[in-house]
Amino acid sequence: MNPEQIRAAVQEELQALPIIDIHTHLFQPSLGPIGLWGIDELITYHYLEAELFRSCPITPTQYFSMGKQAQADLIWKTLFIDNTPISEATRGVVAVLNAFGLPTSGSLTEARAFFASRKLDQHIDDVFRLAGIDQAVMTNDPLDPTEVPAWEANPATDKRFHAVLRLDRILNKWAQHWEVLKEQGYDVAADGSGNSASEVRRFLSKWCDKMNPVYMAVSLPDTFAYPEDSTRILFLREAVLPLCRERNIPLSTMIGVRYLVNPTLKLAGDGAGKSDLRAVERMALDFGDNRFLISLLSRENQHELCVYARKFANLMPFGCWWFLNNPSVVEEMTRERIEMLGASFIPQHSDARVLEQVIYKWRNTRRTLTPILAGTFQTLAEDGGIVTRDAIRRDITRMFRGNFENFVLSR
Ligand code: HDL
Ligand code: ZN
Repeated sequence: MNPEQIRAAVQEELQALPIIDIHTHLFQPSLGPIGLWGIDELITYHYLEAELFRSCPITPTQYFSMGKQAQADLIWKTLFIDNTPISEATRGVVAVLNAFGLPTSGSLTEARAFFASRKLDQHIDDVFRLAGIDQAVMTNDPLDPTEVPAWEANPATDKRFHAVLRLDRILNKWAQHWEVLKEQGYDVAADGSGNSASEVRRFLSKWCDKMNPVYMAVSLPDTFAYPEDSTRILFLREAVLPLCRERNIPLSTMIGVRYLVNPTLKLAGDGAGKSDLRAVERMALDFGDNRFLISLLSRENQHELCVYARKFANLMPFGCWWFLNNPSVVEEMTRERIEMLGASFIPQHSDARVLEQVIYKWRNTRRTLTPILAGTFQTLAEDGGIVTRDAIRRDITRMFRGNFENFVLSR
């Protein structure tokens, strides 16, 4: 194949492949009305709230006292009318409106009428088709009072969604949550003493039975350390990792968050920090029978993560997380991953919090990765390698489906 044929093959195969979105904040409809979708949720996404305060004199306190539609009207006027939507998150809303043939400027009236007319279950099918995904992996919190009742009611499974058992409140906020477990009859203590670890395992095991999660997940601060004398490490060692081995599922560690650097911004208030990956090195070594999905929030940690993934096959780097999910950074991260890991990593997840975001987040991924993947195969051909469309399809399928199916689903 000549370079142009290679580029065309990569574009077509990437466009045709239904992708598995391995980390989102979307919810299957059977969990009730906790899933976010529609134009007002798209415009009030916390990424856009952060951008609003840079272009509008309103204070966060004033903004958060407003109703959802008024908030959306203010963000729309500020970031889409009075300014040009050139940031990644603002352009995403434009791409979603465009995908549905809706006006991408002027009044929101038509868009609001359109989304109000949609029936959610069919809308999900339409959105997934437009995004080119066939499955989305959720984030499910067994200590979130808005989600727990839905699980207690034994919701119907939905082949479009997979559950994930999220551990942040256990591993990062034990002081605020140990009494919730105690009230549920678990013999736990604030300092993790006594039967706390075995009782946390019993609690998580019950939720594994209820949710049937494809993996467990936790976001961790940039200061994450292992080993460490803390309830976080006690519960990781004595409850989470043994249970992951028993259930034969990975643990997803998303490391590098500086929580609420500006608390007044609420969900938009988190920052990013460089982590000491010796904690990852020691965990991969000490828990060789566990599998770890891993995504880091600092750009400065990405190259060394590739080196660690070469040392430990039980590490699966995935995605360009949160502040990294911008073309300029996605390009650098994907190139260095291919150079050091071949096709043995998962290039992207959407992290979508509002349903229709998967449309623009996966459009961006395909647009950014096509020239990178094409260049990879073109360079191989220049060096005498045999490049066929079957090989291109196989490697793209491995990156965007196979690695997840083999590392997570099929073990
Ligand atoms: O902890 C996480 O899963 C992060 O993805 C946060 O949800 C973050 O707020 C986010 O939405 N990133 O895209
Ligand atoms: Zn997330």
